[in-house]
Parts: sequence; C-alpha cells; structure tokens
Amino acid sequence: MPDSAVRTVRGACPHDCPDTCAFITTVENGRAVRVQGDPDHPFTAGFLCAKVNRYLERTYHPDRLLHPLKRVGRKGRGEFVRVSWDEALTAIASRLRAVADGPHGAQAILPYSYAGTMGMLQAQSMDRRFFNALGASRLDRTICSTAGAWGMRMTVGANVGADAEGIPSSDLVILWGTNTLTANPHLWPFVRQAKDAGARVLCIDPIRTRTAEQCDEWLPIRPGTDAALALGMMHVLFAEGLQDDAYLAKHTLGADHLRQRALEYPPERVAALTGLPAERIITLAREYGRARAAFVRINYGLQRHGGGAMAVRTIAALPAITGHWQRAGGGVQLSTSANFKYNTAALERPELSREVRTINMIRLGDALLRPDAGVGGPPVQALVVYNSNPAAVAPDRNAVLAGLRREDLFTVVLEHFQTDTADYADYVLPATTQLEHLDVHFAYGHHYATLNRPAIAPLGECKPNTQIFRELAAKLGLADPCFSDDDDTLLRQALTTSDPKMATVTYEALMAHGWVRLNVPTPYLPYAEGGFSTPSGKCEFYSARMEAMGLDPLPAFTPPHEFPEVVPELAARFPITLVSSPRHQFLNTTFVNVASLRRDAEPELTVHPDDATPRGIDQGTRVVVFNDRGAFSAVARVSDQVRPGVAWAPSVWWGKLTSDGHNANETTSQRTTDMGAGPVFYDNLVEIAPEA
Ligand SMILES: Nc1nc2c(c(=O)[nH]1)N[C@H]1C(S)=C(S)[C@@H](COP(=O)(O)OP(=O)(O)OC[C@H]3O[C@@H](n4cnc5c(=O)[nH]c(N)nc54)[C@H](O)[C@@H]3O)O[C@H]1N2
Ligand SMILES: Nc1nc2c(c(=O)[nH]1)N[C@H]1C(S)=C(S)[C@@H](COP(=O)(O)OP(=O)(O)OC[C@H]3O[C@@H](n4cnc5c(=O)[nH]c(N)nc54)[C@H](O)[C@@H]3O)O[C@H]1N2
Ligand SMILES: [Mo]
Repeated sequence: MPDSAVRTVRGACPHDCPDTCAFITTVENGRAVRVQGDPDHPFTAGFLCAKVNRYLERTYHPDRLLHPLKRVGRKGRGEFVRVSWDEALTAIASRLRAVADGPHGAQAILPYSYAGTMGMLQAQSMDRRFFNALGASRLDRTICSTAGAWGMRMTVGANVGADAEGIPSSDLVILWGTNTLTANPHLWPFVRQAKDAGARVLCIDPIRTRTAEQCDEWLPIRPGTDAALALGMMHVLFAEGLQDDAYLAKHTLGADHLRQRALEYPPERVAALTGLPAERIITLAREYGRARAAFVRINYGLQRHGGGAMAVRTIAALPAITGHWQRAGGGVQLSTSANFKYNTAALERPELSREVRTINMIRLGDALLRPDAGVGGPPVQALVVYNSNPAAVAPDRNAVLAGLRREDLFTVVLEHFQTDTADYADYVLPATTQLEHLDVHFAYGHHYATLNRPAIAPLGECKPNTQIFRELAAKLGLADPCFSDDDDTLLRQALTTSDPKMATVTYEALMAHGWVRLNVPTPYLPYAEGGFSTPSGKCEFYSARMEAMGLDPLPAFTPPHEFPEVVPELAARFPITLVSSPRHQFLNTTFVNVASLRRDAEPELTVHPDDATPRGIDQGTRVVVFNDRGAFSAVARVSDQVRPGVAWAPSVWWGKLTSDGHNANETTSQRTTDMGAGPVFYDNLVEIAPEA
C-alpha cells in the first residue's frame, strides 16, 4: 500500500488497566493522526480515557528517546551522549558476560519489569527467554496484584470473578475500594445501565472520589478494615436468615465455621474498627442479603494493606453466602485475567533456566543496598529495567535511589522517555510504543483478547523489546534457536493452547477482527453451579491451604501493619494514613510528562479540615508530608473529601517533575502483605506540617 494512502489499523491499548481497549489508529502519509476507541467493541464502546486520548501526543512527544544513550555524568544526573546500537549492545553484552562469569555468577543479574505494556510479546516473551538462558535472578512481580490474587485463589480457587457485562441485571452495585471512573472507566456504562434500571450504587472508600460522587451513597471506611466490614455483614446475614442455605450446602466448605466466626463481628465491634455507624453496617447487610443479584466490584486499591489478601478473600466469600453467583449481575469481580490461557511456557521457555534465587520487586531497595536484610543470595551487580519505572513507583524510594546510585551497579534501561529510572542508567535503549510494534493482549476487566498491529514504522532508531533482547542474545552467543523467532512466530506460539476458553482465540480470528471474545457465554457466570477451582471444588470458607501456611483458615480481620490501635507509639508521631492512589490524568507514572495531562499541576495533598486546622494548614499551604522513611512536599487542599485521619496524595509523580524532586513513595515501606508478598502502599502512617 502506498504510504500516502489514508488507512486505519486495529490496535490494543497496552496500559495497565482492567479495560484493555480496542483502538483504531488512522494513519496518513505514514504518520498516525488519530486514535479512537473501537465503537463495535462491547467494552471499549467507542471511547478512550482521558490519557489514551492523548496517545499521539505521547508517541510524538519531542522528548521521545530515539537513539541509544550512554551515561557520561554522575548517576541520577541524566547526562548522556548518543551512541550507536552496535556500541551499546556490545558494551552491555560484555558487561553482562563479565558479571555472569564473575564470582557470583549470573544470579548477580536482575531483570526488573512490570506492566508498562501488558502485551504478551513485549512484556513476557523474548525478555524471559533471555534471562532464563542467562541464569539471571528471577523477579517476583508483586507490585500490584498478588495479594488480591492470593485472596481470590484461597476462596474461589482462581482470580476469576463475575462478568461486568452482567452488571445491567444487578439490583445493587457496590464499588468497593476502587475508583472506577479513573481506574476502570469502561465499567461505568454498565453501572449506569443498572442505575437507570433502578439499582442502587454504593462506594466504599476512605476518599470521596469522583466515582463516589456519582454513586447513591459513599461509605467512608477507615483504610485497611474491609474484612471487618464484610464479617460484620456476614454476622447480620446469618443472624437475620438472609443466607442461601441450598447454595451453602451444595457449593461451600466450612459454612458452620464461618457462621461461628461471624458471631465474633457484631456491628458495634465492626463500627469501632471501620469507622462506619453500626446502624449502617446492619442496613448494608440487609440491602446485600435482600438483593437479587448484587455485584461487588473490588479492585486492587483495597489490597494495598498488610491484611490485603485476607480482605479480598473475605469479601469474595459474600456471594456464596447469599447465592448471588447464580444470577447474572451477581458475584464479586477482582479480575478476569485467569481466564486467559495464552501459552506462556512457549513464550517464556522456563526450561532454559536453572535453579536461581527470586527477588521480590517491591524489595528493590533492600536488594540493591542490603542483601543481608532478608533478600538473600549474591549481591545485585547488574540491573536491566524495561516496562517499569522503579525509581518512582517502588516503595521506600530513598532506599531505591541510594541503591541505583551505587557506582559498582551496572544499569540498563529500555524506555520511551528519560524517566527517573533512566537517569540512573549506564545505557538507555529506545523502545517502540504500541503504535510501532506487534502484540496480543489479555484483559483483567473483561473477556476479550485483543491483537495490536503496528500502525506506523518505529520512530528514530527505536526497537521493540523483543528485538532488543533478540540482539542482546546474539551478542552474548545464546545459541538456542528460540532466539531467532520473530514477533509473528511469537504470536502464533502464544496461541498454541488447547484450553477450551481459548478455542475462539485463533490467529485467523484475531487477524480478521482484531479482537475476539473468549469461548465463554455472555454474561459469564463462573460459579453459578459451583465449579470452584479450589482443592475441594467448593467455595472454601475454611481453607486447609491457609492453615498449612500457618494462617487463620477462616476469614478474619487482619489489621494493617501501621494500624493506630496496633502501633500506638508510631501513630502518636505519625497520626495520618496516607493514600497515594492514582491521579485521574496519570497511569502510574506513564503520561506524567505529557503536558496537556499534567497542565503545570503540582503534587497535591487533600487533608480533612479536622486535621488541617490544628496544624495551621489552609487551602494552598505548601506542606511537607513525612515519616521515618522520608518526606515529600505538596500543596494542601483542605476538604471533607477525605475522612478525618486520612490524607490523599494523587500519584504517581515523576520525582524530577516536582519542585523538590520527591514523590509519595519516599514515605511508603517495603513491608509486604499477609499472602502474595504484595506492597502496602496505602498502609502508611505520616505526619503533615506546613513547609518551613
Ligand atoms: N487513570 C488511571 N487508571 C489506572 C491506573 C492509574 O494509575 N491511573 N492504574 C492502573 C493500575 S496499575 C491499577 S492496579 C488499577 C488500580 O485501580 P483501583 O483498584 O481502583 O485502585 P486504586 O486507584 O489504587 O485505589 C482505589 C480506591 O481504593 C481506595 N482505598 C485505599 N485503601 C482502601 C481500603 O483500605 N479500603 C477501601 N475500601 N478502599 C481503599 C482509594 O482511596 C482509591 O480511591 O487501576 C489501573 N487504572
Ligand atoms: N505510591 C504509589 N506507588 C505505586 C502505586 C500507587 O498507587 N501509589 N501503584 C502501583 C501499581 S498498582 C503499579 S501496577 C506499579 C506500576 O509501576 P510501573 O509498571 O513501573 O508503571 P509505570 O510507572 O507506568 O512505568 C511503566 C514504564 O514502562 C515504559 N514502557 C511502556 N511500554 C513500553 C515498552 O513497550 N517497552 C519499554 N521498554 N518500556 C515501555 C513507560 O514509558 C513507563 O515509563 O506502580 C505501583 N506504585
Ligand atoms: Mo497496578
């Protein structure tokens, strides 16, 4: 096709979001001129979010990295010179080889990646092969969802929940620990349909988010107390006979134990823990128990606390008590991701690997600085970062930056932009964006697989991650023929699966339509007739697996690490719980450098008047937010949009784009959740003071 022709290309939004939109790019004279949501896609419904509407501004941003760079200044200063691909790859390969052949072996090399793109090819194929064959340390990719995924697994067997396309049939929708309009906006049209048909919509969140504003009611819960609320609801459900005895008898394990446990959570006790009135806890339970099909949308916000896995496990038990799983629009959804069974073994080739140690990505600070602090194994001497910006997103940022500053650490960063992390690199390699490479996507908020075809040629000298790792493998002499597979071959390998839910997801269907629904009914009712994938095949109120792990086998309230009642001395010094959840216009740290989305804004902190007044904080006061781990500054907004004792710092800022160079992760800790070793970003006590 001549380059002058106007054409449209089907793609997939690559970002870490439940919605995984199907988009259509218009290309004119080789340049992308428009991206729009696919109007035919049942979930995308023809619209894109505030951020991805700016995808072209990001793609053609004047700061896009277009050539390999080599560091010339001190680490962190961001001083680089342009080098050729051959020079960069030769130097990287020889340094990685030297580390691998050194006293600590290849385990001294650590890959660091997350979901900057969620594509099966650009996020988990050639890169994994490369590090497997090298014998590098493994990375436990915990930074977002592992606590909740474990919680779901323990109760229902897998991270598989109710289908959002059933929501229009719901008569009660509970948005629980999720800011839908910001983090999952394509769910909203389904919620609207339910609302228009008479459903009540509730939001349970310590912050009156833009989502809470649109709901019938906001329940301002204390952070980290959701399990207590769910147990309080169970107390009332059982006490008032609102349970579904037939479903309980047929499809659950440990119902009698659970009923006993719920007796320990009378509304008065739950009110003291959650900060919600006892009367409201009772009426919430009644609303839930009397609903025909209540849809509970939990998301990852509520599991970023010490007891996050238990909280998800406990909430996930609710629809089995009331039998709501049996009806369209009923149930709990954390994710749909486990329904997608791409052939990850074919993509990643785990058999190329040997026994190596695993490092939890949220302990990056300790891994780089204090290997003795429980990380274990040899020191990290080389770090290869892609699809992630750990210098801004990882907790305990002071430790992370001190680690990245180590002169003996060799750091390579594959990026679109000169991020906080790229400033610490020895070599920066320019990567392609979604408009420039091939990929295929799963989703975690719906049931459609999506193909992404390249719409434009790579800008400058950019290369796809797959190609960069292919070339590095060649430079290192990794001989396995799998390193010659091209991206089309990888795509075909991803699809070689006999899983029945994937039967519709064929190469031909993707090429012809761009996206395809998994082989499941609409709406998909995963547990209507039981079929739980737990060891017992039942919904496990009682979990022998948790008992074997030394945990409470029954749902329980597990307080946050930094819960004032548990750590009164700490709370006396740092009385405010800081929630640093996403700013509407940012996607983690992606888009923070896009001018039309940042709009010269500065980091903000929303504080309740009860907390602001005694501290002499007014609207617009510049404040410092601090604890023993670190500090960052922000401009105060005084508002009852947060409950007293809670402050909100919309995130995640690039340190280098703030006035003091810091962000909220200066204050967050490297502690982990009860299961899944996940992060505890919102389990974070701080103090706030006007800046001196
Ligand atoms: N615009 C935008 N969209 C995004 C993202 C983004 O950065 N920007 N990030 C994406 C990613 S990676 C993820 S994981 C998802 C996250 O999306 P969500 O799962 O919705 O998570 P968060 O936005 O982290 O938190 C949601 C809400 O939980 C509340 N919350 C905090 N602690 C508690 C608690 O203990 N209990 C309850 N009930 N509520 C609590 C917060 O106040 C917040 O309003 O969104 C994705 N979508
Ligand atoms: N305080 C606080 N911290 C948080 C959170 C929070 O709510 N509060 N959220 C947490 C959560 S939920 C998550 S998921 C993590 C997310 O943390 P990250 O996964 O690190 O996400 P991003 O900050 O979006 O950084 C992704 C980077 O990948 C790059 N990238 C995108 N596509 C490609 C590609 O194809 N190739 C290459 N080489 N690079 C690419 C982007 O340019 C971007 O710089 O952050 C966590 N950190
Ligand atoms: Mo996330």
